[in-house]
Amino acid sequence: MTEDTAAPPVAIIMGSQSDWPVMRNAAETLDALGIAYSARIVSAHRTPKRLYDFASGAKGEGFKVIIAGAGGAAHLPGMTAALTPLPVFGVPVESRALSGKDSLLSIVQMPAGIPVGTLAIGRAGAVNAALLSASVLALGDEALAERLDAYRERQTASVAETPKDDDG
Ligand code: RP5
Repeated sequence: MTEDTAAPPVAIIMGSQSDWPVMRNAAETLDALGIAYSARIVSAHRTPKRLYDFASGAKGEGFKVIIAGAGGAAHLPGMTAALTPLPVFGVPVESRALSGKDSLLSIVQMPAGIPVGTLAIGRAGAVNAALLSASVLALGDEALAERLDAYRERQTASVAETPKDDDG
């Protein structure tokens, strides 16, 4: 049996450098949970060969989950899902022209047969894509399941029972 040291479990891909301010929220959430990842720019439009090579080889490289963020006519998550059997979570990035509604609709409306698990527009989607990836990985990793439980307990504990004035 060969040892699988080729890739971290999560790939975070995005269509452009301009997506990183949103997608780094996924990276930071994975960091908080102690999950390794590789973050890459892979554009469906500008680097189609890079997309093909990445997506068709992702499982063989050792990735378990792919988080794909893109904005505008956001083909990246769907094209990636078409080329790999791995779970793909899509994050719609806010676009300048349509505030990300275009990104959302182009990611979420996959025809039956090739699923993309689509999250919310922007930061919330990026954070939740990381948490959903953690949930999937935790099915086979008890230590990660405990870290995820602890993350959620800390979140619960951080919510005050009553609101405070900002100036108080
Ligand atoms: C998409 O086009 C990218 O995912 C990005 O959200 C959007 C704009 O890209 P840039 O023109 O800023 O590189 O492919």
